[in-house]
Amino acid sequence: MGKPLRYQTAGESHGPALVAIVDGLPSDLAVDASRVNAELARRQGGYGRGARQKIETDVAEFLGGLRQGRTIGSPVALRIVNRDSRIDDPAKTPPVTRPRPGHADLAGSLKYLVPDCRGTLERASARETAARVAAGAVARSVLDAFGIRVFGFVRGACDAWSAREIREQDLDALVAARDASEVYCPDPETDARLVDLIHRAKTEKDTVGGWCEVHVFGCPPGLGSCMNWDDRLDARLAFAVMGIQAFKAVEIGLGRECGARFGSGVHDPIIYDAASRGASHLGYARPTNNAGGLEGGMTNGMPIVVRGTMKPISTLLRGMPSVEFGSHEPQQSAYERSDVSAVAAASVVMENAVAFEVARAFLDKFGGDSMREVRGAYEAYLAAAREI
Ligand code: EPS
Repeated sequence: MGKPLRYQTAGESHGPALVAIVDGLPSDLAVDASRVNAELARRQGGYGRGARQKIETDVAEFLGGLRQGRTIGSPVALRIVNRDSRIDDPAKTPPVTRPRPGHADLAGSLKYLVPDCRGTLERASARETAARVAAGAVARSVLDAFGIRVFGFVRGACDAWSAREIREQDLDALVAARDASEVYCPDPETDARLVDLIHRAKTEKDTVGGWCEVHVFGCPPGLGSCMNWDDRLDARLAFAVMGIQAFKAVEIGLGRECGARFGSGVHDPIIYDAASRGASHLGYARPTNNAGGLEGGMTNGMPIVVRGTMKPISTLLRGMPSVEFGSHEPQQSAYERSDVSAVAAASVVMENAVAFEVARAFLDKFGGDSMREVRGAYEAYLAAAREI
């Protein structure tokens, strides 16, 4: 029996490298390095990114766990080298003593008892998300093998909001539209408004956050569990998304809007459509998907829909009111090279973080030592579920 899928990252923003170890993948799973690297390249993009992305070209170097592009059951280890490595050079990493509101600076300095935010910010930096994207992209190979597709994009920011419906039958067009957008929003009108917004924030030496959304298509029912709180897939997804730097809220399906409606306007009616027994919902089609594919903490066969809210980047060129450590004198917060907006990149991080959790839940249900066992369990389950 396979172990639970898990991963760990290590590495600082300006250290020699970021690393990730993904453990619990079955053997004989194809892992396409070029696909992992494509996700890393997407994470580096998006309008509003800082100068660091021009220095780096993030590439995952596999150090263990693969033989000729396939897993052998051992932990998959990878490294992403930092070109801008200078953590041990005090001249190039001077102390940061005016904590930035919104950043980990103040809380970290108080926690570790150091009047220099450098140590905290080196690890708290969203640079770490490169390792997280790589781990998610590796685990996502499990989903690829079963035709489960994960699509992340930017829904909006401030007063720019895309109402574009995300449907499985449009997925290829959606991916193309998103990839043609400077801010990873598959709706050209909102894309243009978001670019304007980020440009305005830049001119005003300010920053902007936004909303990212991830849809997962083709998931069988029964992933996750209602039996224990920490096995609920919605809870796991919320944990994973909230764990991304700068995320302040997570919603599933209709999310916070559920509180504004009566039950009849929230719950998705159940119909049975024998002609669609081959679909992931096994014929139990739902005319709406307000539940976002999750009921009782388990997938119901409908697309999983998760939305995350990213706060604006906490490093403002114009600074924010803060104080100097030691003297406690009021000062504008420190400025470190940063992004005006990283919401496009955050949508890539969220996409791969969600993919990881879905892959984990998939292997919890169908896991085995080899892909052959996983496939056997998956097919046996679907055959039995279609009898319900
Ligand atoms: C990031 C790299 C960092 C920041 C950003 C994300 O590089 P540097 O600090 O060298 O410019 O651009 O990190 C933050 C937003 C932050 O608050 O730390 C990256 O690769 O994503």
